[in-house]
Amino acid sequence: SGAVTTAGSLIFPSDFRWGTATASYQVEGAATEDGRGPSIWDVFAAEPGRVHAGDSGARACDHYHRYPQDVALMRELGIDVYRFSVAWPRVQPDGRTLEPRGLDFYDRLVDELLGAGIDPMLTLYHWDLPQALQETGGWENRDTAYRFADYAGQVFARLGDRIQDWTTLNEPWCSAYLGHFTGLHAPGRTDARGALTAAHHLLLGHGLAASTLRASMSERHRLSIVLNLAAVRVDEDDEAHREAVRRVDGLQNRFFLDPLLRGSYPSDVLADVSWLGDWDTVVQPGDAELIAAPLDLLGINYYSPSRVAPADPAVVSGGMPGLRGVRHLPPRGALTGFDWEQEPAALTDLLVRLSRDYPEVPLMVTENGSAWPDRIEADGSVVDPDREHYLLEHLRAVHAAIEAGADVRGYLAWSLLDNFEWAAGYSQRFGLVYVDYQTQQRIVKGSGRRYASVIADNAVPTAASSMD
Ligand code: GBH
Repeated sequence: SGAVTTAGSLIFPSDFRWGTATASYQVEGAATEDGRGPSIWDVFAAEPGRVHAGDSGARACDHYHRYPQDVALMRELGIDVYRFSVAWPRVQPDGRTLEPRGLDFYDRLVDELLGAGIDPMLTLYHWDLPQALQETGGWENRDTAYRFADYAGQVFARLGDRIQDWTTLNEPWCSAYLGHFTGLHAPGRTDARGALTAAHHLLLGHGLAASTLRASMSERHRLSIVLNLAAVRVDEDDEAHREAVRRVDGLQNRFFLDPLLRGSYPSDVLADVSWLGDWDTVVQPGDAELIAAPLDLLGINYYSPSRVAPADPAVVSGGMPGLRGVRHLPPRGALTGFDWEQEPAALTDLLVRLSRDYPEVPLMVTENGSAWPDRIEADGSVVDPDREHYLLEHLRAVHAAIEAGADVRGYLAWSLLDNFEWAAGYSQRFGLVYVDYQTQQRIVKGSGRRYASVIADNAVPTAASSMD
């Protein structure tokens, strides 16, 4: 595996890649500059009651203007990879027509990264759909998948010469289920069947974009998708609990993994959700082949486990469209922001299981991190031992997964900067770097310095040898 444990130290494989991640709407700001059109998040954030304190990404971290400083910070941390996303409404303000000034920004950003010795990893869609496409049905409309492939081709034509790593979608589960079922995210829809339809169209958009990109890609390019998978935990191992796990794992994990990596939707999940209507009217002939296009890498975003127990199978459960017979249990132990539970072992189990069940695709942890109520000390520093502890514990969990045989190629911390945390606005801080939103000052937190030393060592101290 290349992972080694020596006295006091967990050493990662020599080609292991370290990095950080952000997303366009969460950091860029400059929402009306250089021809950018409105996205569904601009519209959603403007609706009363949708986002904490009425916050929006209109200014965010002003990364659009401050990217040279942010790249310099990354260089200081010593990172190998920066995962960022492109704002579709900068590139195609109306979802169709090219705005070259939008691509000019990413061109400058990529050159700045390459100049600093950092590999750019580009995500084409991290939730900011052009509002014009929402007005024709958004992801519930099959045509949006074709629009996405067209947009993907235009971004590749401009940046394909300098970027190796291309990710189509970030967390289609969130776009589909939070955006169309719970309504907690833009566009704020609450329609179970619409949510499953959106999930298929997102996957179809991935497949169509994959076929467009592959036509121009060479050997050195890598194509990926990023999923937020459930690390499901139960307290007992009887049949009822195994059934609850099957349902959650089915609707959150296999519903995305199987069409991507095995060529078809899982039949047990289709049976679970058949009460929402006929799936064959959503999936067209040829879709399955497109969606199953070969992947070079699967990105996994992991924060917290999903604790469940069985419930009356007639009772509809919240959170996911068509889910029944499952109860969500309260989180345990010391909780991070959002009251998320810390369970690093669940990350080990998830990575090992993926490499066992889907052995052909290499993995990367493309997001992992924690929110805490950080503040600036009197001496101007930001001290965040809880985030440092979370970081080290999860890196140990990744190391354990590699030792157990999982093919994990890298780890990207969420996030480089404190930023616009979707429905929570600016109330949750995930950064390795603190952002003072009044002055836009950046301060590297204790966790950021700790991450820099992990990267320099290509190793994490064992829990026993460390005071954290
Ligand atoms: C990531 O998604 C995002 O990619 C990133 O943009 C974001 O900043 C980061 O997380 C931190 O939040 O109560 O139904 O919401 C995380 C995906 C999905 C994790 C929902 C927590 C809780 C269940 N999230 N989940 S719900």
